[in-house]
Amino acid sequence: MTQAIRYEKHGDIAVLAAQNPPVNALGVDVRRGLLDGLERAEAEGAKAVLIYGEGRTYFAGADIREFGKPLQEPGLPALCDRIEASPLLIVSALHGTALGGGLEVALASQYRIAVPNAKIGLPEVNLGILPGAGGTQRLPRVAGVEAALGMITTGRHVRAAEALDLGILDRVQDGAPREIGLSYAQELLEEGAQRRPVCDMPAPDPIDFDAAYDAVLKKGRGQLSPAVAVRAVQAACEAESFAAGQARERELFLDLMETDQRKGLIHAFFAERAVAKLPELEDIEPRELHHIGLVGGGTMGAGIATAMLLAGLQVTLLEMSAEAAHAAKERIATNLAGAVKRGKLSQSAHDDLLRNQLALATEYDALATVDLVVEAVFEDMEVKKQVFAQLNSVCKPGAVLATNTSYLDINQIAASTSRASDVIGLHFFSPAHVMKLLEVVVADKTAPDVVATGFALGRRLKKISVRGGVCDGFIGNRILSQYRACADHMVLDGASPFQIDKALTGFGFAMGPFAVSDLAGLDIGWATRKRKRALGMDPRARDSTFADALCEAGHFGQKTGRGFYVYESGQRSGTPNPDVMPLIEADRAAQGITSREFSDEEIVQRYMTAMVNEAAKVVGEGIARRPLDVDVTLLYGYGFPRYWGGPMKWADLTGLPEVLGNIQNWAKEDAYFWHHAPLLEQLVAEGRSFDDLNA
Ligand code: T1G
Repeated sequence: MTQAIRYEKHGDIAVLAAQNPPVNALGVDVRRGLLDGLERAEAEGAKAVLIYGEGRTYFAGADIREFGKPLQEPGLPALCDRIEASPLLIVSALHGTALGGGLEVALASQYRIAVPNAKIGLPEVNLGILPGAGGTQRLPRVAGVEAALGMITTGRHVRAAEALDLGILDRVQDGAPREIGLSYAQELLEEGAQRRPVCDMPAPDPIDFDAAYDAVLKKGRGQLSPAVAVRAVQAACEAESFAAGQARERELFLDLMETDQRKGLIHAFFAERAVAKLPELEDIEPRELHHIGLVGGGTMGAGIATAMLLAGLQVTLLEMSAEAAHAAKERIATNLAGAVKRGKLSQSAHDDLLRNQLALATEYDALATVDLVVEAVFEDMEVKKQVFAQLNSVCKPGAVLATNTSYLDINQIAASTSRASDVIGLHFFSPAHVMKLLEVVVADKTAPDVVATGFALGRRLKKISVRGGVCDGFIGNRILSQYRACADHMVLDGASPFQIDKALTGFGFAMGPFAVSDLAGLDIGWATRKRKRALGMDPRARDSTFADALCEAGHFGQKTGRGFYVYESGQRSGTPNPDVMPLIEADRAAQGITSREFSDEEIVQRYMTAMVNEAAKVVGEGIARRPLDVDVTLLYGYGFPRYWGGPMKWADLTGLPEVLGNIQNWAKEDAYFWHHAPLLEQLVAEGRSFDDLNA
């Protein structure tokens, strides 16, 4: 018997305890342990078997690290069938998160009991696959087709109380899983409970699966797994037998295992868990954080303050006047009211945070005792330096001085203080209390424990924190400026902004670059172009004026009801603005450009390749530690479609030689823009991938 499963006999009950931390993943040792334990229980004349998990959870699914590797017997489907076929009474006691293959083992058991805060789910679609050990066949029989489809096509985690209502659980009871499991199994034996294998339950009544398929596919914006899972559940209703339904499930499961989307989604799963693992921070203690200061209560400052309050931190917000401070408090109150509306916060907690956790100030002295302060004022270097000079003189020794700048040189800001080692960039994304991404920007002199404090704060705020280095735009905005410029170049050369947006939403983005600009406000891009022109652009760099012309006419996008699109009041999606194309044609004519046709495929290739090329420079220069840091940044901060895994994973799936080949080809028309990243050339020469650099 492997150590992954501990066997003990308790009267007539054999107990199989999973001990495979951290989440009792159903790796080969666990599967063999379960099979051995079951056979031993049967051989030793047990009447019932209790299966539960030691540690923080019941099985949280198959071991994802085994995917793509040769299957080691017993496979999970066979193991579930064996558990279900056992002549003994099989009881599962669930706690923590019984997910995927874990719930499938429980569904193969005869009876299921859980602790009140347990959660169950079949989240396989979020990994680009579907439940492959009978979940699509057994869950519809137990919970009905609609409920099963809802759980399987969304992967949502269901709380124990709802699972009981759905008939998935037989009992919910307080206590330790082993104890409640043993007493429940004993009770079932005493009352002579019968085996009731789910596979013997009648096939549920079918629904209009074609309609369900189309609706799920549309909602998935190109993600395959949720829609394919509908066909598996369809088999549960329409296949001539349970076994035939299982065979169909297996077929669809194996098809999805071969898809790039599966590789992209599993890469994303592990990448978002790897970004915070920095070897240099291993034994570094972060500084204590209880009281946070905020300088600036505009949209970003108020959003950051809201995130801090929701994480239970005390906040002192400094503004230049009492009016401005109260306006900031109003913004925070609105943000918190949104959390109450979404059921994330009670009204009393809302009131308590505003009354007791948030303090307003108009004098810097109020920040003398804070543990960390975030500056979120206007993006101007001189203004930032004045703020940091003030903070340098009032903040206590050891306070972390952070800036929320989204592109300015943090080394310069740090140099304006006498404590550069306490200065760090904490780049939040708007709305800061909603967006998961936090760029932790490490300046040349930032102390390791200050970096560790940045990551600790990120964990506390439930953010995904990515380490970045200092350059114009750090990781995300620097890469954005390139693929955004590529979009403008394609417009100058003949593509329409509307075709580009359609092509990229077809690729999986929620919105195309021009719709995103309208959402963010065209005045932001305008200010950036003006800033870059004022700094002096390289004469070889292409420039465009069609967006400036829109801004000069007062059209800033959604906030003015008109930008690249026209928005009816209150509408978030608009119709193409008829004024745009004439502005573009005028720009082309002024630059003597003859426009040409672009296919959607070419638009996607150029846009993605511009993204990957700049990202490879960002990794090559060490601004991002690993390619996965770029992937996670784009996934969580720039709406990159998750099923591609991120731009670097997309490039690996596409093939780096093809990506480099395209760049070298397009460099013939614009050598300045399509200057390829040395890292890309090196990897192609060595026959390696970006993933090789993630190890
Ligand atoms: N396999 C391998 N490792 C796993 C794992 C899994 N299923 N789940 C978690 N880990 C690792 C994770 O990488 C991390 O490692 C550590 O455990 C803690 O996780 C046939 C085929 C369970 C809700 O999709 O959603 O079953 O970073 O940091 O925030 O139908 O992990 O410490 O080295 O996320 O408390 C279906 C995936 C699999 C569940 C816990 N199951 N896991 O969240 O901790 S497919 C899932 C989660 C399947 C069958 C199919 C979460 C969690 P490290 P964590 P957490």
